Amino acid sequence: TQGQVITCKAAVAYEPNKPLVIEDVQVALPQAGEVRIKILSTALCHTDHYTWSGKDPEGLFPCILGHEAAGVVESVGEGVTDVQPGDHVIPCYQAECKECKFCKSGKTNLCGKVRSATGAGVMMNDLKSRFSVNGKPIYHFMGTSTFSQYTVVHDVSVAKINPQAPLDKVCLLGCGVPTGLGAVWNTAKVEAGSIVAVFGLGTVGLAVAEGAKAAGASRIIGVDIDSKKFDVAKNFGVTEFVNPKDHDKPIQQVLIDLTDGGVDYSFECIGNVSVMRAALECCHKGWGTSVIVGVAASGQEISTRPFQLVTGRVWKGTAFGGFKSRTQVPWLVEKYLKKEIKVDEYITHNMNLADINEAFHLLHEGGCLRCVLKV
Ligand code: NAD
Ligand code: AHE
Ligand code: ZN
Repeated sequence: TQGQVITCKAAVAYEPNKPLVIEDVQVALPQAGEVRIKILSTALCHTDHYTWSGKDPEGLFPCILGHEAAGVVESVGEGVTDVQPGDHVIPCYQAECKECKFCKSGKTNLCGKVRSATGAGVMMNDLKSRFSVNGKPIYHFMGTSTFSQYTVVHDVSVAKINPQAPLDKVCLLGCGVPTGLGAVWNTAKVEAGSIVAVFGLGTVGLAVAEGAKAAGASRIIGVDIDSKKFDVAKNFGVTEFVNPKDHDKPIQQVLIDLTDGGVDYSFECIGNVSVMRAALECCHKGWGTSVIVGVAASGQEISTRPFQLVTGRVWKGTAFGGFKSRTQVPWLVEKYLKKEIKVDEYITHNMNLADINEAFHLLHEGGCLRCVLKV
């Protein structure tokens, strides 16, 4: 199905830290292996803010940010067979081609097919952008660019979902909620009875708590510098709350003392390298495993005494919770429809695309988990 160049509204980030500008953007036709999607709902994730702030070494400007969204296929390029116009879809920044050595390995959800292009803000076919404003190209972001009424993505980055699912809710299954659940289920593989610590109680950290509760964890200790987070965190399974500001001792020692030697699993869901260290060091000697979920700024590095690893602690990381995107996002949507996982509970605000700058500010207010924009 071939159509026309579409002119629509999109939020363009022209420079780091400068307000996004709602512009008329031209969205080119999808080429071979590409899909043009009408985005209906998009949420904001902390990672959008991170790239906008200029701290992402892959950040390119001007660009169209956004990666947690849902929409309907408008048209497809040559050779696209897995989706057709009218299909309800979730764009996936973590692609799944099912053919590359990553996809075939069974050991990872990372996919190598289009990663170089998505990191460079362009499409794989011709290494060019499908977005422009008055003839000037605007970069893509994470292969998704969902802060736009229409976007073009690679076909390996599109999950087709049950059309009965409400798009203004399941858009969250494009990033934060699967990341937290999968960090527990796929990356750490938390067993029943485990003691778990979650650092950072935003959407990602709360989804870790939800996943840990479902896995049968006996204690789920939430750590956040914002004490207001505890009330809401209880609803996601957090059983105890620790605010580092209430203690003189290093937070890792506080947790070791609380747990007779340390936790079985910890998760860093902030993007702060000193907290990453604390999260590793609060793990139990001999077996404690710490998973890095947060994204740290360019130039930041992690450190600890190697003795921490020599004595049996394990340091891991996760991208999109280890979920194979095109295969498992539709499965997560079904789990939501069967009320087996929460999604609505993470949505604290609803706004319009035109209010996106206000929504960005809200991200830094304690009361905001996810803000969903009507696009
Ligand atoms: P968020 O901003 O909503 O949540 C972060 C929480 O951390 C807040 O509650 C904040 O109060 C708390 N916090 C900040 N500093 C702290 C400290 N020193 N000690 C304890 N708590 C502290 O963010 P989010 O959207 O939930 O994302 C969390 C992180 O995960 C971000 O870094 C984001 O970029 C990253 N992320 C990674 C993946 C992945 O695939 N690995 C996916 C999604 C998000
Ligand atoms: N460009 C960033 C990378 C940031 C990063 O690690 N992104 C996560 C997803 S965060 C979603 O909110 C991820 O999936 N990483 C794997 C990948 O291939 O990008 C930087 O810091 O360089
Ligand atoms: Zn995200």
